[in-house]
Amino acid sequence: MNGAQSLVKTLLRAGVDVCFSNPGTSEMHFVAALDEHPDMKCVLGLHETIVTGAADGYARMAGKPAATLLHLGPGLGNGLANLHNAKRARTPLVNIVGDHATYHGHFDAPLTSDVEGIAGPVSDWVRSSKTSYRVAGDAAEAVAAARQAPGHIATLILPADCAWSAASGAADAIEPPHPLAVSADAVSAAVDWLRSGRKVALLLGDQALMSGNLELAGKISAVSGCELFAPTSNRRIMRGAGRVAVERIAYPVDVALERLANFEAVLSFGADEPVAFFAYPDKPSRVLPEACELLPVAGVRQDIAAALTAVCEALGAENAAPPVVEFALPEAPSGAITPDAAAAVVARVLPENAIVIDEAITSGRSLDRITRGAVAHDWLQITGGAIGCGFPLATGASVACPDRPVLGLQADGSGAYSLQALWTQAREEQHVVTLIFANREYRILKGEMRNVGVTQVGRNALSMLDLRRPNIGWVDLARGFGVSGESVETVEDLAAALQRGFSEKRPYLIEAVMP
Ligand SMILES: Cc1ncc(C[n+]2csc(CCOP(=O)(O)OP(=O)(O)O)c2C)c(N)n1
Repeated sequence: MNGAQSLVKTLLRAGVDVCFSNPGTSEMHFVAALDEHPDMKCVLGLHETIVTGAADGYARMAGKPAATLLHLGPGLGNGLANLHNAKRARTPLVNIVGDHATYHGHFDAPLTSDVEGIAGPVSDWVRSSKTSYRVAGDAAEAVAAARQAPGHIATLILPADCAWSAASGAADAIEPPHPLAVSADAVSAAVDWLRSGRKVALLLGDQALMSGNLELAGKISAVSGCELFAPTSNRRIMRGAGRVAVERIAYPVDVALERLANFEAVLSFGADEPVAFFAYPDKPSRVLPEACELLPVAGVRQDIAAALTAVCEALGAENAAPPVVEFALPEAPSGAITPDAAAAVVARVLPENAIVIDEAITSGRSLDRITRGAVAHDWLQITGGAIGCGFPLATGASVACPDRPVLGLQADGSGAYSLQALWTQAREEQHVVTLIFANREYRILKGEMRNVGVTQVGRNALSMLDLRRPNIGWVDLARGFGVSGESVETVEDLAAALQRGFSEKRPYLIEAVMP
């Protein structure tokens, strides 16, 4: 057995059985080793941003890490933006990055690069295997590091000679440590606040947004009257009819400030203090009122379910009925495709148990409110603000859940970063429908120019914010990658197109041309 073979067997033993990849020469022994294992599903992405974004989407739905296969520093570098998003999502992920053979590095061949240096900022754990005999043990540690709560990015660098030289065998899986225990003091302080009759919010992130935990939060809210919030950007929210609703803190600072203005305490479970996405002249970075107390009942490394259970029991709320959302759809809209009208269409056509990928940017501002009473579904968001994650997340989520329909709500500017994922969707015959919000501009940035106080927008600025001249031919591009689709200009046609897309059970792209 060589190092690469010991690596693949170790990954499989540890439950990692999907590898999103874009290989090169230094990874050929790893590719050969993967080839010996049909139980390892290998999925090619045509750019590394697809590979890392798909691994993120996969893990968010599968609840366990995938591996990526990346080619030295430049391959890893191409995947950085979506690794950043994955790190912000606290997604478990194992990067395997090939490198030159250990003795080849000092010759300074063209692809020589500082792989560890590139990996560091987007990884929680980085190691370069020193010999072929150490690869299996390093891989087992990498998977355990990735799986440690709440989820981490582990990057294992595999020099080519460590892949091709002899190894002694696979390593056993290492159990990651349990999440940290919750403090009894924090629980009783939370209960005191909830009984105080003052205005209290629960801020729910991470595992607190999964259905069982949401119900516990709902029970606490039913008994105490506290309100339920989630951060602006989240790894995964289970929502829709039958679920306990949480309100996401709005992206615009002024809206967030106003909504949170009267709260006296925020009790957080799996979420950090909410802050403004950006700083703006004359606006605060913090969105909680100054006098509001922030009490972290469970941090992301702690046992969030145990914290919610403890608070629920201490309040005597175990048997309370959580406030669940009733199935309720908005009226059918008509006419032009505005964000509100599109959201109403999405709510009405969403299939049961769908996975929604939200990179709709400004076109998605009303989705949260308007789709609230749709059938039960999962909602995955862009977590790190690095645009270009939508198509890859959809692709990875579909690998994790091939029987569930996936709906990508995709702003056009962001979509243009990573649309090659359509090709992977076609090749994998995925049930993914993508709705492109074609407003043909970087609309958010026009607003942000005003927000930072720039009042004059001239030719140069406009040329950087406008996507016309020429218009992007989305349907033609999709066809080129093997995905059929259509372009629509009214919400009536959009509704029909989405229904067609969902009935096809293969990838489909709809360009919604917006006024
Ligand atoms: C990797 C990365 N590059 C650039 C940006 C800056 N940026 C933020 S939003 C945006 C454009 C968004 O336009 P679009 O996706 O069309 O959405 P719209 O604002 O029109 O709704 C850009 C370029 C970013 N957030 N991430």
